[in-house]
Amino acid sequence: AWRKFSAKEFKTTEEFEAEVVRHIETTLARSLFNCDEAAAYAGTALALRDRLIIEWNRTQQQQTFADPKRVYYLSLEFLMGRALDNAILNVGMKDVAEKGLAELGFRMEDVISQERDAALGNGGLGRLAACFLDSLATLNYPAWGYALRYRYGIFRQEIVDGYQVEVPDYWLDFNPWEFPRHDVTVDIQFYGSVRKYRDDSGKQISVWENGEIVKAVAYDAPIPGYGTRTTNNLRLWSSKASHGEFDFTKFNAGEYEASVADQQRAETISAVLYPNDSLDRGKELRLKQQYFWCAASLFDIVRRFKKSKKAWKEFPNQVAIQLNDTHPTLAIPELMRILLDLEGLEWDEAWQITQMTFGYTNHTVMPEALEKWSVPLVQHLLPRHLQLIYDINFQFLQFVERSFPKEREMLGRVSIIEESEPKRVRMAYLAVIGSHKVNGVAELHSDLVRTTIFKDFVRIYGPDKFTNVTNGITPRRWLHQANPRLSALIASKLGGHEFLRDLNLLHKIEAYVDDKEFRKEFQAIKFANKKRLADYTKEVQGITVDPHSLFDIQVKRIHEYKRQQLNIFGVIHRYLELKEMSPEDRKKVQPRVSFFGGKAAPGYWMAKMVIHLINQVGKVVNNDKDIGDLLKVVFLEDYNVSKAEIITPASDISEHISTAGTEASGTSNMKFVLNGGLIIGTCDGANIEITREVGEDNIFLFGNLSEDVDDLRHHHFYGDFQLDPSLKRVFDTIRSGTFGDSGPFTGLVDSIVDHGDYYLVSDDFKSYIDTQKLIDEAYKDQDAWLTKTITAVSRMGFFSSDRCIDEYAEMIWNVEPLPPPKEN
Ligand code: DL6
Repeated sequence: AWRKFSAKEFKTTEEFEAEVVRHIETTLARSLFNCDEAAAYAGTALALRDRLIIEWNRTQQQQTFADPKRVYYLSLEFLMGRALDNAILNVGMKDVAEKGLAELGFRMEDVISQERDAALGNGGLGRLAACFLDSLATLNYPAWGYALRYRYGIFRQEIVDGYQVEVPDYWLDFNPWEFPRHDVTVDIQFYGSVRKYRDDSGKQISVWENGEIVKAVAYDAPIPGYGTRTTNNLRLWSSKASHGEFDFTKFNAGEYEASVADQQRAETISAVLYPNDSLDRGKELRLKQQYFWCAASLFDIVRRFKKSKKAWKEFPNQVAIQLNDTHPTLAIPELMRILLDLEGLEWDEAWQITQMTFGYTNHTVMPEALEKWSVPLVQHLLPRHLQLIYDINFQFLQFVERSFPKEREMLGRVSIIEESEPKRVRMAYLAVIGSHKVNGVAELHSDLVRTTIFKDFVRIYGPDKFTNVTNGITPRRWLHQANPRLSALIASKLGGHEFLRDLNLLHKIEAYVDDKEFRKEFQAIKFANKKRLADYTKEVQGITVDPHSLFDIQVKRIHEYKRQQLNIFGVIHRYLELKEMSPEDRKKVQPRVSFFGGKAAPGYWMAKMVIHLINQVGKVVNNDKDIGDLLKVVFLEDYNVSKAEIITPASDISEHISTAGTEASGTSNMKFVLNGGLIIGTCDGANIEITREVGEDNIFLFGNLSEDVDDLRHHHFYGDFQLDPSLKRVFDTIRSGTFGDSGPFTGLVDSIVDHGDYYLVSDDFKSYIDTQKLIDEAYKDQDAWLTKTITAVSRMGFFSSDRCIDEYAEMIWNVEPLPPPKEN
C-alpha cells in the first residue's frame, strides 16, 4: 500500500522485463541469446537502479530545499553485503521482479547471487553501520554516510590444508550501485609545516603550508529506505593524484615509471581496508586513510552548511556528526582547523561548536583496540593538527586542574597525550573531550565504559555525557530477506508486513505459540532453512550433514576473546565422550553439527591456529565411522554478509560465548534469535538484554560474570589453579597428535595452561559443557523447544536498528525525520 502514491515503480511485469532487456541489449551490448545469469543480474540491477535514482534525486532535492538538520555518520567501515535484493525489497518490487525474471527464464535467487558483496568492513562495527543506514532512510532521517571507497574490501578467505589463506577481494569489476562524482573533489593536504604570524590586529594566524596534496573524489551510492521513497546517500571517497593521471614533465623526460608513481602513491590511500578487528597497529597509511576521509567529509559537510548562509553558531543546529568508534576522531581537530584557521573564529566559539556537533560511539573496552597514534607520526603527517590537539589538551587539563585542584595525579591519567616513549595521542580521550555525548552499545558495555576506561571523565563532565544505545539490526535484511518464508508466516498472522517497520508488533505472534498450524509451518520453515544450509555445505564444503541434527553455529570474526577455542575444545570433549560410549548408549545421543565460520586477521597467529584446529578436528571426526552422523564439524569458508543470510536462519543453537566483559554487544546474537534459533551465551554484551526480553527460560546462559573476571585472572597467576580434568583430557588428546601435528596448537594450549588463561577458557569450560548437555536434553523435547523459539522470536522487537536510530536521534543528534511529500 505504501507504494500506491509513487509513480516511479514498474507498473507491470512486462514493463520491468522490457527495461531489463533494454539494459542487456544496449547498456551491456549483449545479445539476448547469449544472456547468462551475470548479464541477467546486470540488466536487473540497472533497471532497478533507474527507478532508485529518481527517488534519490528527489530526496536530495527535498533535503536541499528544506535544509533540515542532517546526520552525518562517519564510519571507516560499512559492511553492506549485496544491494540488489535490498533495493528490490525497498522499492517494493519483489513480486514484479520475481515474476519478470522467471518469465525471462531465471530464478531470482540465482540472479541475486551473482552480485559481489560490498565487503567494506571487518565485522560487527561495519555491519552495524550498514544497518543504521537502512534504518535512517526507512525512518526518513536526512542522513549521509561517509567512508572510503576501498578498492579491496576485506580479503576473501580460502582454506588450504586446513589453514586460512588470504586472497584479495577486488569487488569493483562491475558495481552498478556507485556513481562517480568527478565534479565533487577535495584537495587533501599532508606533511608540510605550520607558519605562525600575527596579523595587523595582533591576532595569531597559523598557516599550514607546503606538503603534499592528494585529491579526494566522491563516489555516491543510493540507500533506499523501506516503505518510503526516501533514498539517502552513502558517499565514499577515492584517492587520486592531484595533478591527474600522470606527470607529463616526467613522462616527456623519459621517466615513465616515475611519471605514474605519484598516482600510484596517491591511490594507495584508498586501496585497501585494514583487516584488523579489535587491534590497533599504528601504521602511517592507516592514519593517512583516517585523515583523508575525515578531511574530505568535513569539507563536504561545511560546504553544504555554507550554502545556507547561516551564522557559524547555527552549525550544531544544522549538523550532527557521529563518530563510529575512534577512527574518525581526527575530524575534531580538523573542524577546529577549519573554524580557526580558515574561517577566523575565536577559540571558545570554535570549541563550543565542535563539541556540540560531535557524538562518539565506543565499541570496545579492550585496551589493545583503543587507538593511540605516535606523536612524531602525527607531527610529521599532520603538523597543524598536532598543535591543535596540544591546544585542546592544554585547555582541557586547565579545566581539570581547576575542577579537581587536589588531584594533580589525575592530569596524567586523563591527558590526551600519553607520556610514553614515543609519546602517543590517545584518540579515545580526544573523542570524549571533543564530543557532547559518548555512548556504549549495550547496557553492560556502557556501564563498563563509565566505570573503567572513562571513569575519570565521568567525574570531570558528570554522568549525563555518557549514555547507552543498545545495538540493533535491520529486520528488512535479517528477517525478510534472509528468511522470506518466516516473514511471510508472520505477515499472514499480523495482516501484512508492517512489523518490518515496527518490529514491536512481533509480540502479537506470541498468541500463536499454541496454534497447531502456525507451529507446524514455523517448524517446517526451520527445517527448510537447515536443509538449505546442509545443501550448501555439501556443495561448497563437500561435507554431508543431516538436517535433522541439532545445528550449532558460531560465525563471527575469529578472536581469542570470542572464544571459538572454547567451542572447539567442547567439540573435542564431545567426541571423546562419544568414542567411549557403547553402541547402545550412542543411540541415545542427540546428533549435532558444529558449524564455524569467520576470518582471522592475517597477522593474528592464535586466531589462525584456532581455524586450523577446527579444520583438523573436522577431518578426524567427520571421517570416523564410529561417530557417523552423531557429530560433524564444518568450517564454512569465507564467511560474509551474503553467506550470513543463508547461515543465520538455519541455527537451532548459536554460540555467543565471549569472556564476560569483552564483547561490547554482538549483533549476530540478535539475528539468530529473530530467525528462530536459541542461543548459548555468557552474561556479556547484548546477551544480557536478550535474556531480559526473551526470558531466562528461552536462552542458555553459562559462565563467570564480568565482575569476577579480575579476581579470576589474578588467581591464575597467584593461586593454585587446577585444570578441569575434562579440559586436561582435551589438551592431552591434542598433544598426542590425534588431530595431526600438535606443533601449531602449542600456543593455544600453553596460553591456557602456562600463560594465565587471560580469556578464562578453563574457568568457564565445565559450565559450558554442562550447559551443552542441557541443550541436548532440551532439544530432544521438540515441542518444548519449538515453544521456546516462537516465544523468543515474538519478544525480539526491541532489537530493531530502527529503535536504535530513534534513540540516537532523540538523545544525541536532536534531528527530526523529513518524510517525503505525498505524490498524486
Ligand atoms: O557495536 C558493534 C560491534 C559490537 O557488536 C561488537 O561487540 C564489538 O566487538 C564491535 N567492536 C569493534 C571494535 N573494534 N574496534 N575498534 O569492532 O562493535
